[in-house]
Amino acid sequence: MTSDPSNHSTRDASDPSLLLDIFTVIARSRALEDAVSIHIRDHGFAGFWHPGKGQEGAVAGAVAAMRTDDYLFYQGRGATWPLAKGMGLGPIIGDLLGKTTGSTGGKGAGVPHWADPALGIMGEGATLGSVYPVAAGAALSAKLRGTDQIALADFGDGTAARGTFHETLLEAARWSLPLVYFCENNGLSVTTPFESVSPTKTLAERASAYGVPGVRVDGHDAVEVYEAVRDAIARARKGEGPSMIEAVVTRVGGHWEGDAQQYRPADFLADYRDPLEVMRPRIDAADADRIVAAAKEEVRLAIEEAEAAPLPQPSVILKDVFA
Ligand SMILES: Cc1ncc(C[n+]2csc(CCOP(=O)(O)OP(=O)(O)O)c2C)c(N)n1
Repeated sequence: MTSDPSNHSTRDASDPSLLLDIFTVIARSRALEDAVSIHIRDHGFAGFWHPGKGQEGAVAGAVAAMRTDDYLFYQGRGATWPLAKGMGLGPIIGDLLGKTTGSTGGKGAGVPHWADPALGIMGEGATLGSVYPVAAGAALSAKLRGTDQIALADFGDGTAARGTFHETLLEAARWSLPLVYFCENNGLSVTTPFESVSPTKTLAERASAYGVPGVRVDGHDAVEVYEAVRDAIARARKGEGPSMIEAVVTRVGGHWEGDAQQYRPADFLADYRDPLEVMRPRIDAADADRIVAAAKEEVRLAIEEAEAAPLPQPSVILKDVFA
């Protein structure tokens, strides 16, 4: 399969079009984060929303290094993954509100399970840790079919403790699968601090046990993440096997919207750098203001449209179910 030029996945890190694209994704995602928070406060929510504020830059940077035909297996904190990979705000918000306009036609109410195989958005398993073997299966499929697609498995630091993490990395390394392990290390698994359960200081260093390169990057800086993921993907496409990237991020909000967060120290934002503000000086100031304003308006309209859209009929339950 040839490279998708609309993705520009190998651009130089100083390419103005790359910087503009990344800033736009973060601005749209931030606008969505803020609007969803307000929507839940005012109207409630059928399920849990896991806010992704603070983590948008890491995700935007990672996806900027992917092609549309690359397989994405995301973990559902915030909505930057589907947004960055090309899903419209209509289907994203439609899924959040359980409306027929959602990518799952109204079956994913509350908890997001956005999916669109044409965009390489392969959905999310709510059983954390299922991501590794499933993503490795997609990577194996690409290898067997002789395409140069890759699969990216996104997970949190808590999910790095699952047994499937190790089993899959072992086989993926042995078989040189085109797989990228991407960890958003926000330092918390619900309420449990990473340092209280990890025998290693970083997650990235665990990759060496499998002969796999592991790098730790500042996930507040989308460009730093972009470069690391671009290099990992280039390696994977060349047949050199998996890599692991640990992007250190900040979970600005609670584990879920409404979490009182009494377990957090008062200074938990001490090392935080807002990914939107990290990117802003890299693009034209007038462009930045225009993009942020447009994103807010676009999200406002998309929420209005999703609210007006119909709920699914009961018959939808058996649609897309295979015996
Ligand atoms: C196998 C499994 N165990 C527990 C849960 C419940 N659960 C949902 S989110 C979460 C925390 C995950 O932490 P992490 O992987 O660090 O991601 P984060 O929430 O910080 O983004 C847990 C334990 C689950 N969904 N699946």
